[in-house]
Amino acid sequence: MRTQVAIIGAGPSGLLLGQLLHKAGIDNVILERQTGDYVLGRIRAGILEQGTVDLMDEAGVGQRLHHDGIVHHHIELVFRGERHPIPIDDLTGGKVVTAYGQTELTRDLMDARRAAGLPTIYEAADVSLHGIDGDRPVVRWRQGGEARELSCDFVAGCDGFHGVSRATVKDKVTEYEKVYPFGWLGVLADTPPVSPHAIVYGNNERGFSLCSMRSLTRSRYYVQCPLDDKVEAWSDQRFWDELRRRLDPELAERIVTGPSIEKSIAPLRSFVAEPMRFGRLFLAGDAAHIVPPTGAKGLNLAASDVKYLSSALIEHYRERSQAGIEHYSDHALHRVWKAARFSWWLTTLMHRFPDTGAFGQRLQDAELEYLVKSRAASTVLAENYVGLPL
Ligand code: RFL
Ligand code: PHB
Repeated sequence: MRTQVAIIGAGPSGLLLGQLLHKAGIDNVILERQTGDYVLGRIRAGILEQGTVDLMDEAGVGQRLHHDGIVHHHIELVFRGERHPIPIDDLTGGKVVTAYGQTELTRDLMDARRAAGLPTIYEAADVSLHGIDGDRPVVRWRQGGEARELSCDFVAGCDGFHGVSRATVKDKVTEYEKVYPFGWLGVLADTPPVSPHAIVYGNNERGFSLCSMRSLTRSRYYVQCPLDDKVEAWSDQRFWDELRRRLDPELAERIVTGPSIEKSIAPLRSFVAEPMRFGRLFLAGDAAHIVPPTGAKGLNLAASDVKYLSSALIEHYRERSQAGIEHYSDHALHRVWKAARFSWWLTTLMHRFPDTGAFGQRLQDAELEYLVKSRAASTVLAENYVGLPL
């Protein structure tokens, strides 16, 4: 089998790249380790920057997103029992974010890919990459016990943090990492969100909390928890009680509880791999970087990588130019590090760390106060939250 671009991974990065390349007339094949249903079962991101929405439009898959996505004009910070709205639209000259689940975005891309008859090979086992330093890379895998092979011009490693792409070049990668001393316990429930018009980020002496949503009838909440906590130790009742304790009295009163339909614990990590290109292999999305979810940047960074990468490949095929390909890594990393900085900063500001101490706590309190009182400080938060320009 032969194609122009072999894409490893059918998460948001791989699917979006496949769609944008297809629109430009560039052949691609996606190889995915899991089944499509498994990929759709992972509950992850929920907040899209305008740039990500625009890219979904460019890929021709923005219809349902515009219909069902819920536009947010502000976020709220809760600390010392009080809510503080941050009008992100007002502070950024009209920019907003859209609540639309990663599951839905993935489903839209999968549906479009299927409708266009584009090849996706699910349950591809033992994927391995060969010849990425030459001009004829080859991807090998096993399908139901049989060995398969795909030759291509380029390989796009869109296979997430635990994928094979970065592992293939591990001797050539410089990794920068910070692991945080806590995790997030997330609950999805078919209850109306407590704050349908704003994502709420809470800092409380018991720890961080977050109120988000997937629709007007489906809410998504998180609380900071110890890294070694087990999901089984958290009954629904315990979760709702804990969340209430971390909010202001009005939100706590208003929260509508119900049975959880998903509950999971995720560790928090900042990670950047440099560079993001190795010969004819490109890394994109979580394969190259991870940010703690506090700033809602992971999926959006995956989308901006894909924008840079698709433009570089389109330029290569249309104009026989190497320029975009040569600059891909530098362009992408510039934006990645800014989002890494923002996500680290917001995580540090909003969580309780085991080693903060009394002095550190006073500093955190002072910074929160300054942030909501100073228009300049709020603007810095807002312009990063809505997404820095590409
Ligand atoms: P994915 O989604 O991990 O997809 C990679 C795909 O590659 C497959 N794969 C392989 N396929 C073939 N061979 C192999 N050897 C393979 N190894 C892996 C995997 O099965 C998978 O299907 O990476 P991608 O596409 O780069 O997308 C990244 C996003 O998923 C991620 O950044 C976000 O979910 C992060 N994130 C958030 N991002 C936001 O922008 N806004 C948010 O509000 C937000 N909230 C979150 C989040 C992530 C969270 N968790 C659980 C990490 C909230 C949470 C709790
Ligand atoms: C979510 O809706 O899952 C979500 C929202 C905002 C974040 C992280 C996750 O910062």
